[in-house]
Amino acid sequence: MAGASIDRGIKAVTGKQKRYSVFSLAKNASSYHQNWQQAWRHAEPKPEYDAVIIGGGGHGLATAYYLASVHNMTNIAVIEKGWLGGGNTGRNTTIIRSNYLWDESAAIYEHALKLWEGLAQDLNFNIMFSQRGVLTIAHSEHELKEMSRRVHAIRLNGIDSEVLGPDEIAKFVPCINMDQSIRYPVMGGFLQQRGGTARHDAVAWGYARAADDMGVDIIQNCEVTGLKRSGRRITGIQTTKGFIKTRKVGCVVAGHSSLLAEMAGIHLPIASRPLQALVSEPIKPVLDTVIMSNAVHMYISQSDKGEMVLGAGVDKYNSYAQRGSFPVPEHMIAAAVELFPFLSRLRMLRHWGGIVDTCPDASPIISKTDIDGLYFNCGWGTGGFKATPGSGHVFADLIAQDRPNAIAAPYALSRFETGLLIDEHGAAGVAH
Ligand code: FAD
Ligand code: PYC
Repeated sequence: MAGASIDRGIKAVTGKQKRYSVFSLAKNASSYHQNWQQAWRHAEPKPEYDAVIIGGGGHGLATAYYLASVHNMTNIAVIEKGWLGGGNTGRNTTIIRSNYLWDESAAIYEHALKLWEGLAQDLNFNIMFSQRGVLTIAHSEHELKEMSRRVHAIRLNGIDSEVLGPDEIAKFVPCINMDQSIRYPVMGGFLQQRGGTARHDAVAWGYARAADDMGVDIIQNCEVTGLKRSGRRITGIQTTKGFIKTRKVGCVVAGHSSLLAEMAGIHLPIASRPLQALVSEPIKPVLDTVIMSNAVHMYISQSDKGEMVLGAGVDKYNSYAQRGSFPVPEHMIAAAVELFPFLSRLRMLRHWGGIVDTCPDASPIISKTDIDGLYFNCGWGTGGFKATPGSGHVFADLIAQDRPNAIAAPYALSRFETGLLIDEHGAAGVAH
């Protein structure tokens, strides 16, 4: 009897969406996962695709998913040099919000936030999206004034945002130190209630599984080493698994964007910098929201496992190494311990770096290039995780239609010629 219901659990596949029962989990655990159903196929490259996405991070996988689900383009591949989500997607602190200053930013980040709100259902995968609120704190009168201006701008775009005074913050975050004599006293802040976090790996896996279900080939351990063109037209890509013919290539490789662009003779206005984060040993729930401090370049939340997740600002030098220098996290932790004194008693469990792709105006590039069929989606810098669904959605549109939609249009490369920059340097407590 038990065996029959276990089998039903494993085989229950409805349409595009696979379902797994608790029984299948138990059965596979005791059989060393021998019959474990793969979440996506390990595809090998075909000789030709209608489109190829380079980069198996959240943005690349989301692009492939929307190409297949919205534009019916299923003869496509995602090419990843390492493993899915092994870049910044799996290294970020997962803060999601849409409280940016400019209209263009409000449009893309709010588009993303709305997609986040239905994403677990769309993908039939628990991405652990948690709208626990994102509170940015102010440490000076000047910062507070700037925040209230920002809150007005955000609300004018129909996005939720509110200023909190010290008493409200003390109530909202009982574990924060409200002592006004510390180096970075908490004088107020602004809150986006609909902001929060999601589980980064799950986002990559959920998109990969759903894209694979529609026939997208996901090819890991395959590095793109060259972009082939004929005149001003892209004709294929050279990879460590051979040549692949295609007339459309979408590059979504974050910190490695300049390297990919150089392969096509394009110089992008991007600097690649290390950004560091760390987690503590797990503890009981103490913090049920996300706190950011722009002055300190510090952000903190608590993971579902109980780890305190902390991140710092960018290192001020270019690098392709996935690690950074000690003074940056040291400065961040010193301030974090003043704000949350209990942190001083915790041990650090892991510490890492990612390579972020920063643009001069701290806004992304979602663009065609001078080469027909070659598109770039990059420059998300320290803040692209929150944009993952929106970025993938509008980039898929660009690739499928060969023209940007209204949300993507302001992010064209041409803005660096016209001067129509979208300056979002003040949007995060992470200098970028
Ligand atoms: P990635 O996940 O980096 O994917 C790009 C992929 O391209 C990689 O897997 C890489 O291996 C692959 N690739 C590169 N070159 C090649 C090649 N030649 N051939 C094939 N594949 C290639 N954002 C937020 O919104 N909130 C946060 O809280 C936040 N915190 C962060 C904290 C840290 C420490 C870091 C490093 C970043 C943080 N970010 C945050 C930024 C965010 O992580 C990124 O903007 C976002 O994840 C970028 O996603 P992506 O899919 O474009 O890039
Ligand atoms: O963009 O919100 C953000 C962010 C937080 C930490 C790193 N980036």
